[in-house]
Amino acid sequence: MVGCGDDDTGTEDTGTEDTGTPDAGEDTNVGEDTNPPPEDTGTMTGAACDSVRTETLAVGEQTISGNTADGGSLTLTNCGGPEAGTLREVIAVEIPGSGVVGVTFTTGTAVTGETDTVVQVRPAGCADETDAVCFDDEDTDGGIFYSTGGFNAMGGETVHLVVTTFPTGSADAPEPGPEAAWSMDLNVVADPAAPVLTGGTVSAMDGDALAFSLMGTDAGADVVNFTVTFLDDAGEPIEVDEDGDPATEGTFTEFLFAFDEDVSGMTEFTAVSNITGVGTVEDLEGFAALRVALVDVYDLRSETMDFTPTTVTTVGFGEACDGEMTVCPDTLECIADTCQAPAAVTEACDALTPVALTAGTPVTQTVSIAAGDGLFGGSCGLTGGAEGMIAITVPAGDFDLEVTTDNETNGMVEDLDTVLYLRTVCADEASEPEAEDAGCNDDIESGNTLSTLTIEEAPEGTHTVFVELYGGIDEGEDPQDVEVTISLTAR
Ligand SMILES: [Ca+2]
Ligand SMILES: [Ca+2]
Ligand SMILES: [Ca+2]
Ligand SMILES: [Ca+2]
Repeated sequence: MVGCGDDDTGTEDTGTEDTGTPDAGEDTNVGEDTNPPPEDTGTMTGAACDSVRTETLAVGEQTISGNTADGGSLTLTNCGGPEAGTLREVIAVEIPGSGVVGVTFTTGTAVTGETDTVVQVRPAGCADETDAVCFDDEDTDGGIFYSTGGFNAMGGETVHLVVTTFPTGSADAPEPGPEAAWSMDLNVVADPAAPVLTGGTVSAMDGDALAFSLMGTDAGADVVNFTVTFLDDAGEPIEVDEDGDPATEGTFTEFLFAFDEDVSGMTEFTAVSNITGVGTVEDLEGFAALRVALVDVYDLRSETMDFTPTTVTTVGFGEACDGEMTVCPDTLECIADTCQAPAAVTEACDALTPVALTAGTPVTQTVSIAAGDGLFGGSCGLTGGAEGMIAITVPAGDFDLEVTTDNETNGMVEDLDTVLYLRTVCADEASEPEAEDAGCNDDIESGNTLSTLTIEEAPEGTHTVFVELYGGIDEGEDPQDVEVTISLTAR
């Protein structure tokens, strides 16, 4: 299933100008308000709109092709990299039939190959960027640089597709993209069904992230995104500065987001999305509500629905929770209105008998680490495997605590790669001391994969030391003994 737009994440806006917060990895010169005339690079054959080719589309699948060498120069605003007299080919596609027609396209074809293409859809005419939409990379992060998208138009209309290769050079010294043969697969659908937004919830998590859960239907099973407009106390859309610089003009009101999991292929669905970074957009401070619409692959929109977000706070181990307004972190469960560790974790912690430490008398214990998954994890190394656990009691006083697997016995075991971590509360992962190499240590140094923790001014009380093998031991393999030495030194 093809996607709509050139990116699914982040704070991309879908305003009519396709400007605003750019996709990651793209250089879009959002600060530029004027359209500089394209430079004559000598390879141009003239303005691209002088050499427009017409293709009449039919309902169903088809392929059109061309070569950017046959195009000319044309300025694209904030679409596909630095503005320079890049080679553009413009295809006027005639939309068949009558009524609403949906078109999806991709340049991800054998002809285009690895070429980094950019496609701009211009509904208003070859030289008119009104309502133009830009499609650059199928998946920038995934390194897929061909262009995939969709749009809708009325049967009988002509829509201009600008096809180009991504310019090279830098923003200051742009070079035209290379001359390249391309082809584009298109699918044309008559009377595509628009999505219907039937309900949902929005939660504001810990004052920053927004968690959307949207219910909807789409007879075409091709919903891909949703739009969000933030509303102020009066219910009016909040205008967001395009580039965060109040000195330059340009605002937008609508953000386009993708869902965490693809719902295309489903005619009825509950789609979820977690949006972070909302708190970093100054204009959105104090927003009161959200206006949401579903968007399908043809950019058809559902009716909007307004949501007032429920404020949800994540609370820690031992704190009161209700599972709705106050929730526990993923590793804990809300049991009897308190965030608690799963029963197996509590049992494993309760089974330990603490060793009372005395300054100047190191304690060495051997733990056996089993194969398979474990119950606990540290903040460093790979700690998905089973763990050895030692409870210790630090007396009142001014002591440094050192825990190490670095000894001769362990050194004799070939490739022994340990990870050590410590918690002041056995069942609470948040109780791991945060100082570097105090709460968790994987390798002592490059070339020594054993581990040492050092906690200065160790707090009085019972703590738990966890010993793991980096990455664990595969199921069916023998357990591994590891020696651990714990010492307390008066400061
Ligand atoms: Ca591209
Ligand atoms: Ca649809
Ligand atoms: Ca583990
Ligand atoms: Ca290690």
